[in-house]
Amino acid sequence: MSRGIQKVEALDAGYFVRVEWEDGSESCYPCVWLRDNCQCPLCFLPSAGARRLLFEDLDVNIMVKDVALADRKKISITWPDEHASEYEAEWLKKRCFSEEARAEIQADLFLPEHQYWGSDLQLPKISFEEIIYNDESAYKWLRTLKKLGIVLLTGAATRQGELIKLGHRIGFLRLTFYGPTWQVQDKADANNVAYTTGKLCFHTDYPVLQHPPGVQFLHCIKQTAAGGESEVVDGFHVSNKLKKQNPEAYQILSSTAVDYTDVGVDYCDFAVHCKQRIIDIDSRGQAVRINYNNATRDAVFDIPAEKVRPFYAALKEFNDLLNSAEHKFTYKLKPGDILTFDNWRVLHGRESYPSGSGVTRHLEGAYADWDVVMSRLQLLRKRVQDRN
Ligand code: OGA
Ligand code: NM2
Ligand code: ZN
Ligand code: ZN
Repeated sequence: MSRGIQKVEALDAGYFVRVEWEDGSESCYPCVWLRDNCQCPLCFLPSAGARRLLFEDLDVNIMVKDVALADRKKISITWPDEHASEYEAEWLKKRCFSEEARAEIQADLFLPEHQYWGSDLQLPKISFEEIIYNDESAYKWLRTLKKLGIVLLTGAATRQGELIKLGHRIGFLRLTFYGPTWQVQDKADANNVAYTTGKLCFHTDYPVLQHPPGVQFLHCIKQTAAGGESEVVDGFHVSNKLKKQNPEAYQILSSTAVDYTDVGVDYCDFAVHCKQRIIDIDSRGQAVRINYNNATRDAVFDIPAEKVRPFYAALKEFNDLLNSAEHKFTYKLKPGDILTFDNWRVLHGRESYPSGSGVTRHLEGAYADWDVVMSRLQLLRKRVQDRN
């Protein structure tokens, strides 16, 4: 990674600086970007890793006055107002504007690689104790969670509070109207269908929030003898299948804003409403977030009457694909298991179970935001790689 610089020169009347590397390759840097990213103490605050330079003070048409090779590891630039900047070779190399260099650093920052799965899923299992105390295991957990969307942690205590520990391990949990953690069990006057013994068809949690929780944890404390099995399915994989099989259905689900509603009392009282597209797509048409909970989908539906039946037909097709034997994976949680999964990608469900006297099944649940999980993942990766 420590490649030196062979030559540096101003190009295009001083609007670009061209760097020639020791291996003969080259990089071109726009002058406005170089001035904007001057690393001197007047322009940059190292303790914050942040820019001090005000945009007001940046001349967007700036050209270099002089550029020189300080040594093979550093270039220096003098600007028309005599301000002086220095840039280290490694720093420049990492920020090269070539398509390949940009793809490389973006992949490092966002770890966008996905591994799709169906009923053939080999559910990764890692010991809860290990991920709490061992950085390598914690890194493996989060890296797999990002890539595959699901990891089972095993051997947690069969009491409440383990998810609080998990929250401390990553940073902090996401508080919602259902509390910092929440108890999934059969409740009188349930304020959510999850708190009954009924079957839950495939859903993502909390599409009624504008920014639905990115990651979900379900800790099995008590499991019923009959029923209560968990089902999961890779929503991105199935979305791709739908796009191929029925592009029009995909178009409808990725463009129709669906109303969601959740009104009640739990951590505090709430009356939440939100519009979400069931398949959220990026600018290239690729699914980036599934927002689908049939229980909280509102009876209010803000589309013209003639578009309603085509919407239902599209959703039926998606729902059928989710439930196909080829795509869904079934697993019955055991006490001490913690299912961790990408709530933006993986849809989950559960089989119904008999209602009994007293609590026959008990899960504790919690959410985390992807920002927090990705932050911990990057820190663990750095620590693990620096050690090895
Ligand atoms: C939920 C949920 C699954 C289960 O609480 O949102 O999906 O197995 N629970 O009870
Ligand atoms: N619970 C499990 O979207 C939802 O209502 C998901 C949330 C009640 C916290 C269920
Ligand atoms: Zn400066
Ligand atoms: Zn759920």
